[in-house]
Amino acid sequence: MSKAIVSVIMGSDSDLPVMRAAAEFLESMDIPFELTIVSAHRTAERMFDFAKSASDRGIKVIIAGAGGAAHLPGMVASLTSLPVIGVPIKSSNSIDGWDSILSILQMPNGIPVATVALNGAKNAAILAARILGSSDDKIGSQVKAYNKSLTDAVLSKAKNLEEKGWK
Ligand code: RP5
Repeated sequence: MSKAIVSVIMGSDSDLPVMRAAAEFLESMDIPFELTIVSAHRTAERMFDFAKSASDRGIKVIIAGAGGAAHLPGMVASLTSLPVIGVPIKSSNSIDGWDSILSILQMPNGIPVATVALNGAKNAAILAARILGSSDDKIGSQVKAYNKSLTDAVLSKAKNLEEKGWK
């Protein structure tokens, strides 16, 4: 198994039903990744060690999902120079999801977190693939092929609808 170049982390195992979409996409692209739990609040020292060592371990992009007072993506971004993609999660302790979105999105100048939609773990993985694909031809070609598959699917549905009619 190749060395992970993407790290998928989440604040709790309760985030996995959302975050598994990132793992599934990365697996479908043959992009080596690791996946684990790192909690900003419950395992602050583990978060520090994780973020400080990620680059030296060969990680190129970090995807971090968290719900409620979602400090994980921002704190990890403050401890590394790697790109961090944040996934706001509507968790059991979220009011309505906006708490997670704003906690991840509203970062101060200098410490960016690329924030995807609420529960948007798949888009986080696609964005990670795009970042990697800008300097890796194989991944870049896979991303292009994936984009083409989306276009082809819509064109096929449009053709089907036009031929069969809306009824
Ligand atoms: C956050 O609190 C986690 O990311 C999760 O979304 C939420 C709830 O965690 P559990 O109480 O289910 O472990 O830190």
